[in-house]
Amino acid sequence: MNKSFIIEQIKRSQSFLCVGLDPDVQKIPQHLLEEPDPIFEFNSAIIDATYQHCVAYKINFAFYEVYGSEGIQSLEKTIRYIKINYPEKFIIADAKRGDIGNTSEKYAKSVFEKLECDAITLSPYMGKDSILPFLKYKDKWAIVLALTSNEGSKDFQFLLCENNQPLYLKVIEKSKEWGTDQNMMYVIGATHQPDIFKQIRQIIPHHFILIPGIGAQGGSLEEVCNAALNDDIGIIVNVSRDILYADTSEKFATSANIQAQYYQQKMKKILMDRKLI
Ligand code: OMP
Repeated sequence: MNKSFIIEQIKRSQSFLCVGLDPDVQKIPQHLLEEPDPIFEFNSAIIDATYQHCVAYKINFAFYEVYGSEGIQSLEKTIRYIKINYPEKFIIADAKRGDIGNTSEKYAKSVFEKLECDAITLSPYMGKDSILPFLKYKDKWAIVLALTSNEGSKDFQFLLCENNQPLYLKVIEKSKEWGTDQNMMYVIGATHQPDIFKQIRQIIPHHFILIPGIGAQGGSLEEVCNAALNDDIGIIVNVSRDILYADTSEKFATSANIQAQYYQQKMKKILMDRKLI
């Protein structure tokens, strides 16, 4: 999926929402456990309930791998379901990969060719040869972790390099040379100060930023968006738990719909205030 198509979809749906598909059998409505594939039943209902209000789905592999081969089947079925019913949606494999070159090649082949996802999250710690294999695919995306939303982001990502530049900025400055704003995005967590987004925008004015940390992790949508938006919109904001588990009764899909619409309406206002739609 190319950049102009993503922008077009955001403008059409007046939303830059990504729904995170992080299903947990302990949290999904208990009546679904009677189904042969509870995870897929849950995901497909959530997708049908939210597609009008979002542009992307992010599939976090941990929530599937934890159920072994059955979980992998649910993951594959979920991707196929989106591709068949909502082919315009951007599908992010949240697998946080990155390894020596020949191993990364296998990861890239698996996620782009076998699973047919549009994008994958990557850890940059192993450097250039761990990321390049993902950049060889036309219209596919490497989404590099730059500044994560979790508490542990302070352990390494703020360490100062030469010229007092924090490591997360160094990661962005260096890695942006490996690809372009047509095949790389960056993850920046919404739990950080909005000023950080402004600082990052000076280094990557045109790249898309994937922003997790809204909802359950407490980030402020308005503040972060105002600092991170660019002239091409340039942001995709992920929300997982706050939509998936808005309600755990049999009416879960209706509640997910209302919650996704709540975020979409906020995003629409932000886009209109900035005259981007
Ligand atoms: P919620 O907090 O439930 O909205 O979920 C956030 C989702 O984004 C989870 O799938 C996380 O694994 C993911 N995530 C972060 O929360 N923080 C990050 O810094 C990076 C990610 C990610 O790469 O998606």
